[in-house]
Amino acid sequence: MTKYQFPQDFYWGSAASGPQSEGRYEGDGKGDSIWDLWYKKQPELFFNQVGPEKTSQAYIRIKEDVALLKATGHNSYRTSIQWSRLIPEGRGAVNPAAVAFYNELIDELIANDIEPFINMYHFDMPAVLQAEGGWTNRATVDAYEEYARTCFELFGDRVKKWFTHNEPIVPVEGGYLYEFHYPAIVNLKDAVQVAFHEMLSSARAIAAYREMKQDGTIGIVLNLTPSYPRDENNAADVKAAQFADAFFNRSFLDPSVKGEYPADLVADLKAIDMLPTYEAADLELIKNNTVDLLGINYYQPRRIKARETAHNYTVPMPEDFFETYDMPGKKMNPYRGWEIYEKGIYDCLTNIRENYGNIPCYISENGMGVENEERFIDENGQINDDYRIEFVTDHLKFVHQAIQEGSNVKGYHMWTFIDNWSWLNAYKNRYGFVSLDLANDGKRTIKKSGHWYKEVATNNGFD
Ligand code: BGP
Repeated sequence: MTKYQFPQDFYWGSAASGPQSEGRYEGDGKGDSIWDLWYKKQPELFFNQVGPEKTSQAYIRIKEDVALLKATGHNSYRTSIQWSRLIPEGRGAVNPAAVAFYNELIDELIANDIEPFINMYHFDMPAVLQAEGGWTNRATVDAYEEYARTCFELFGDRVKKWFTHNEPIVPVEGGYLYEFHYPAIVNLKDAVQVAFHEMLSSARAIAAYREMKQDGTIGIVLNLTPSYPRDENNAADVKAAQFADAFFNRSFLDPSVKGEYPADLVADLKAIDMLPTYEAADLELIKNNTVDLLGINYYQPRRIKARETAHNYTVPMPEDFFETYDMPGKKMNPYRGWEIYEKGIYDCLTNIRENYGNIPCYISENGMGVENEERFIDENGQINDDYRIEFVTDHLKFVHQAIQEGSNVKGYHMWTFIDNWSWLNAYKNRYGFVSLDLANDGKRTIKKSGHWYKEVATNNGFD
């Protein structure tokens, strides 16, 4: 027994996504996603002008990578199917090379006793559908349902843990509020519509999964950002933090788990005439198709205070309701710049236990990005990432505490397995248990943290 012992059958894994790890190859039949499209249009936006076509070559290195998962103690692995790989035109014909690739990956994982956790949408709208408006267009919801049904039909006999979306608030923020995802058009009305259509598509996929009598579980992955008021005794700060929580967390958490939108969010959006367009039956569908399992991505919290100055935006924005408060003395990741607040993970889990029926959940992402990580390479070529070991340990202690108090946590997935390509940041921040040498044909080397993780997973805990 270790001091921090985890429940039997706990999943020790890590997470990645198709667009960030697979790459593109001659004859692979993949269609463009919005990332391919954006890179072709504006490569200068991408760090060092590195686009999504090469990444860590997961498409051609299945056996090697699964052997590395094994070597680092994994009994689960989360990745995503790329919609634009499986159905290059967004709807219609299925790409046989994609079917072969995902079959091989899933089979190789299972043959090595590694449970595949498969997500279906990870920010990667097929370019053809984006040209028709992407998530602003209701027809995309129909196309997504077709895509989800295809996934279940092809892989549902072996994949037992499905997720409809990864962090659905991010395409809303990135694409329609703050311009860090394509199409980067600032418009709150579109943002709200996108959020609603993503949620509707999730419920439609869940309904299809059940109608197809699939034997497994289906959920959604949400990035929960606990929102802490600057001053708990200041009613305006508390209200501002509540709004941030409603907009960024409960907007997906409530309909996903409870089947209902939060009344305060609906009232706030209604007051500024920003409710989405929907059909009456949609709300019933969302009500009846809540998730079996919740994935929680946790990186950092939000520090919130009431807005003191008027805002300049021409359309109302979430920040009309709050400001981000730069809390003095907060602990920062010195190698990248995000706040590190380990207790936030416990607060997320406690919230799920107390307010969301203690639904089964797992940590689907949590990790630490590091710039110029090669500075920590030793003479044997290994990255000595003690900071990552400390980061994961500190978060796991809080996960452990939540479990002790009754939280229904089934596993932990670190972001990420092998250093991967990240959206506009490309390879600036390294996150993996395994390093990637881009100058050396993508050579992989297990970091110190990867060896450490194997011990933790083998002992199902640590001291
Ligand atoms: C999450 C995404 C991941 C990953 C991670 C790290 O929001 O689900 O895809 O990218 O964040 O963030 P970044 O890559 O921007 O450093």
